Amino acid sequence: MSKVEQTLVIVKPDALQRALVGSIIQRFEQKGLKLVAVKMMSLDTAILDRHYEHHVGKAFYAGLVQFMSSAPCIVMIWQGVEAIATVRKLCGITKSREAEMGSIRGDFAMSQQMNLIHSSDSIASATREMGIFFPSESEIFNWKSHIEESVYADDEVI
Ligand code: FUP
Repeated sequence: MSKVEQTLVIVKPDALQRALVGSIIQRFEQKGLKLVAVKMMSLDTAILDRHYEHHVGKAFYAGLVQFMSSAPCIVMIWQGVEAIATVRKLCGITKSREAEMGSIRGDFAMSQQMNLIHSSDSIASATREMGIFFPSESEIFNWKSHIEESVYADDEVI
């Protein structure tokens, strides 16, 4: 049975520096996903320590924090049927130079650290991460998409 899910996406500082924000957002729109929240944020150590709690203290972590706080990020929530796995696939694997062509990292990036984008990897992560970046429900919009009936069959959106 198909499930409507929400997933957290962060467009990282390298995407802003390389003027790829529009191209990245366009891929989510073209796929048929629905944007339900978006904002620009500077990520400081406190929020990065929460977001990357499982990486704090690792050898690459100091460099990761420096990179992630080097310019603002665009933080979004995208919604759709099985959106979590679908968005992960759109992003490609972490090490960009080995990511599949056709994915965002595969098409636009070379680095493991500067890999343009983050997306939640499970329902538990999505719930946790959305709570970090969008603590207020008022920032998440439950709007009626007019294209949805052309994107999904009736029995797919349950
Ligand atoms: P992802 O699920 O693709 O966001 O990847 P991870 O949770 O494994 O890693 C989070 C971020 O840490 C990655 F986007 C890049 C960075 N990283 C490194 O810079 N070096 C590493 O060895 C592993 C991860």
